[in-house]
Amino acid sequence: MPEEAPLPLPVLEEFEASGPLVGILIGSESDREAMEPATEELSERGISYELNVLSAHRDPRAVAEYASTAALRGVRVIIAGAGMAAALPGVVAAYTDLPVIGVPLVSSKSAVGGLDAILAIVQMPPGVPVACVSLNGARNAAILAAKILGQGGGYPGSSRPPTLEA
Ligand code: RP5
Repeated sequence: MPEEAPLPLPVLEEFEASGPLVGILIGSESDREAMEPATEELSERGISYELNVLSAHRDPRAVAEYASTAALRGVRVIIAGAGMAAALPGVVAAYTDLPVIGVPLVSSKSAVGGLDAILAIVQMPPGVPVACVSLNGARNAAILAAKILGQGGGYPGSSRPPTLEA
């Protein structure tokens, strides 16, 4: 007996056109200022985004819900910024197939100046990848997100896409 063709996914198609392309998550209101360069960069490039405050340790269910439904709403890249034992990007990556960019942040409460967040994000175990940009590298996260979306432009400070023409 021939295998049945997979069912079409009208719901997915319906969602694809809607919603922002980039989902930014921060672990705390106290992270908002450090992540502003990301929202500025995306705005300058005309890339739609949303920003939500969701904590991996205070509200893990909400993080799971967000991450597991983001692709259905049209999100194509997730940027997650957090400080201290920054579990947020890794937890998000556990619940989605979307690319996740982690931004280690310097928290005023950190005993080690942000090294905690760097190690938490960069040392993801094999199988659940998270891209890690520099400490407080919110702008780089936005540029990387733009590149993943194919709307990069390789030049810092420029929204102009690079060209291969001479
Ligand atoms: C992390 O702990 C947050 O991402 C933040 O960087 C840090 C401190 O959070 P608050 O105690 O200021 O909310 O979860």
